[in-house]
Amino acid sequence: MSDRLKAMPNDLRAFWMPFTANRQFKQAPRMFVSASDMHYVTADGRKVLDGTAGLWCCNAGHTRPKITKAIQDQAAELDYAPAFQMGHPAAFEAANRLIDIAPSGMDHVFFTNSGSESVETALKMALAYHRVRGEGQRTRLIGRERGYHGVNFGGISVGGIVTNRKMFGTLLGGVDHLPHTHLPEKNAFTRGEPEHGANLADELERIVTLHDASTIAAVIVEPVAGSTGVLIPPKGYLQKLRAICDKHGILLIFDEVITGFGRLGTPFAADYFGVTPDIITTAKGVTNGVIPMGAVFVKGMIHDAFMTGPEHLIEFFHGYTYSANPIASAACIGTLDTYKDEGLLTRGAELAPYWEDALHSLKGEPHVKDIRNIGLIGAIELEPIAGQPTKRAFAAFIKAYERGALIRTTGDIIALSPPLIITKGQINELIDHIREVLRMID
Ligand code: PXG
Ligand code: PLP
Repeated sequence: MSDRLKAMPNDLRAFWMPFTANRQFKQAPRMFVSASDMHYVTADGRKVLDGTAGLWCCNAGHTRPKITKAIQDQAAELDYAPAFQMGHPAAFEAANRLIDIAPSGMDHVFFTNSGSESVETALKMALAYHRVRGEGQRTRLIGRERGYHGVNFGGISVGGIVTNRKMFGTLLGGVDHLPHTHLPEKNAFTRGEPEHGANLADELERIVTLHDASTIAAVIVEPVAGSTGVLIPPKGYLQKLRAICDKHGILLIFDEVITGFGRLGTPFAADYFGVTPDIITTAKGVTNGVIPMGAVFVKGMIHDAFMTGPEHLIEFFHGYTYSANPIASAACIGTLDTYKDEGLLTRGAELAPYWEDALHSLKGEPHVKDIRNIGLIGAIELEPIAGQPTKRAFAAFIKAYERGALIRTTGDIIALSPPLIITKGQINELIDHIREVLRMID
C-alpha cells in the first residue's frame, strides 16, 4: 500500500460514516491500515486481534493469498461485463460451486451485492413466486421482533429493530411480526440452544389465523439472530416454524447473512438445525467480505415456477448492475477454495466446545448478566448503567481496542464472531482481554 494511504488523512469531514457516532469518531478516530490472518494493524502501528471477523464477514481471516490472487487476476483479465442478457464464465462457476456446498435441494443462486439486497431479492421472489403460480393474493410478509434484515425498505419492514424503523415512515404494508425468542429469565447462561421457548413458534399459527393463510407469502427469520445480540433459537423452534409454513403453503426464508459459510461449524445454519428453508439469503462470507457480493439460494421448485411462458421473455424483473460482477465472482471462487483447502466450513464444530468453555469462564466477572454461544458465535450481555443504556458496552469496546482486541457491541451486549482460523491460544487471548476489560470499566 502507498504511504499516502497508510498516513492519517488530514480531513475527516467529507465521509458520512455508516452506523457510526460520527462526531465522537472524528474526535478520536480508530483507523485500520492493514490486516493479515487474525490481526488488523492500526494507523499507529498496533496489532489488533480480530474478534469479529470484520463485521461477521472475514470467515477465513484477512488478506488470504488465494482470494487476493483471484481478484488481481480477474481484474487484469475481464473487469466488468454487463450483467443483464450477457454472461461470463466466473459467474456460472461461482454459482455451481455455491450449490455444491448448499443444503440439498437449494440448486439455484441469484447474485446481489450485499445482505440487504439479498433480502430484498428474496422477498420479491417470494411474492412473484406465488403470483406466477396463480396465488397472487399471497402478499403478506412475516418477520420477527429483534430481526435484522439489512437497511433497505423491505428489510427494515420485516425487521424488528425500532431504531432502524422509526425514522422512515410507514414502510411496507401488510407485514406482521413474530415475537422474538429471547427469554433471559428462563434461559440465561445456557450453553448452545436454550430449552425454553419453542412454543413461541406457535405464534405463527395465531398470525395465520388472523390474516388467513391464503394472504401470506413468506416468513423470514435469521436462524440465529446476530445483530441484536446473538439470540439463539430454542430447541425445536425452527422445526416448528417449518412445519407451520408447510401446513399453510407459506415460504420459509432463512436469512443466513451471518450464519452462512461455516459460522456454526456447518456450511449453513440450515444444516446445523436440520431444517431446510425454501430460500436462503447470504452475503458477507460469500467473498470473505473482501468484495461486495450476496447470493440468494432457492429451491428448484421456486426457480422452475418462473421458467414458463415464452422463452424470449425475461422471467424475473429484478437484478443489479453488479449482480455476479466478474471480480466479485472470482473473489467468491477464491474464497470457496480457501474454505475447502482449510476445512473452514466445519472447523467451527471442532473449536465450538473450547470456545464455549472459554466464553462461559467469564460468568461471575463484573457486569455480566448472561452468556450465550453457538458454533463460533458468542455474546456476553452486560448489566446496563442505570439510565445510560449502551454506554457500558461501548466503554468495553474502546478499552478492548486500546488493549489490542476488536470486539463488537450492540446495546449492552458484546458480540463475538472471530475468523474461523482462530487458534485455541488466540481464543484465550481474546477472552482474557475481555476479562481484564470487564474488571477495568465502571
Ligand atoms: N441480514 C442479516 C441477518 C444480517 O446480519 C444483513 C442482512 C444486511 O447485510 P449488509 O451486507 O447489507 O450489511 C445483515 C448484516 C453487527 C452487524 O454488528 C451486522 C450486520 C452488518 C453490520 C454489522 O451486528 N449484518
Ligand atoms: N439509479 C439509476 C439512475 C440507475 O440508472 C440505476 C441502474 O442503472 C440504478 C439506480 C440501480 O443501480 P444498481 O443496478 O447498481 O443497483
